[in-house]
Amino acid sequence: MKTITKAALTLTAAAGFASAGFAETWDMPMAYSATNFHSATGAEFAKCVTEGTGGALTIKTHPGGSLFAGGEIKRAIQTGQVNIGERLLSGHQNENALFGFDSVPFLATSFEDSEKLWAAAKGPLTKVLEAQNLHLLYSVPWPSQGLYFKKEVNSIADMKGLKFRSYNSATARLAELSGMLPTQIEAAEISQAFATGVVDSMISSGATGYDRKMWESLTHFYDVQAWLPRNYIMANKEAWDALDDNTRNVMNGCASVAEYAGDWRSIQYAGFTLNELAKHGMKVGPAGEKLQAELKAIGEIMTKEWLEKAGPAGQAIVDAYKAN
Ligand code: PCA
Repeated sequence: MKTITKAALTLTAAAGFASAGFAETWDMPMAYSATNFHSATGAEFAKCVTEGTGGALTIKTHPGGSLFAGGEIKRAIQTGQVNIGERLLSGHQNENALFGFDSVPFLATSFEDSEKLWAAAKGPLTKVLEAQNLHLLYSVPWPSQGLYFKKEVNSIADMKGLKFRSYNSATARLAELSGMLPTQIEAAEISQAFATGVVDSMISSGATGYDRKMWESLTHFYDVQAWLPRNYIMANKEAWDALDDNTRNVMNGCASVAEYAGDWRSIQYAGFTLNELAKHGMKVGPAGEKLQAELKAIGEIMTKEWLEKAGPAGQAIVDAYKAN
């Protein structure tokens, strides 16, 4: 299959991009709702590649976890079930602690700092992914993470015993350290999980709260700015290597544009969605001093634990980030 693909693309390139007959389509699973800015950015990337290659390579996005659920996407790309897809890599930090560099509490809490941290992590992360048969194309941050509840919360003590929706091991650890009970649930499933009382609190962005209409189940959003986790668009490395240079150049160009546009969309969506949560009746604002200070203390424990797991490679990312 791969050999046929390579031959087809070589022939197509030789005959000129616009020639029909040897075109191929790559399905691109994405985990978040079609209206979300990550999905919008992915759709533009797909269009850019499809048009840029004159249809020799068509990329077809499948948002909302419709082709593969979030947790399955990375494996699907690695094993070649699909050739490309998007995943929140911190969801796999138990596989390699480096995947959790973007979920270390209070290390990088603004869009600007998230960019700097990404600049420090991109090289090492690209290598880790390559060893897993994955080629990194681009990455876009979520807006900063805040806490959602259905009551006023002023301290960690107020969180004790709550059923907490987590999305990676950092969020599960945060729950444990604050006396809550974590359950990992994909974003696509959370409206139902909250409506049926499986969980009653979570950490996420205003973006996901808006996408999933959290005001239907919850009342408070505390903008604690814990971290900005990132989504990553990755290709199966063998499929990537089998593309001809022209196609790869087009994809690299489209990926750079997507990363740039995605950053701006994220910033814009952050403001828009926090306003929307408030418009729908949620109390949106910063955490009180006591809660924020207690979260910082938990953050220090989590930072120490992450550095222990990530070892010198993790420390090198933090050092490179802090040096800039
Ligand atoms: N939304 C995703 C990950 C981080 C975010 O803001 C989620 O809640 O699953």
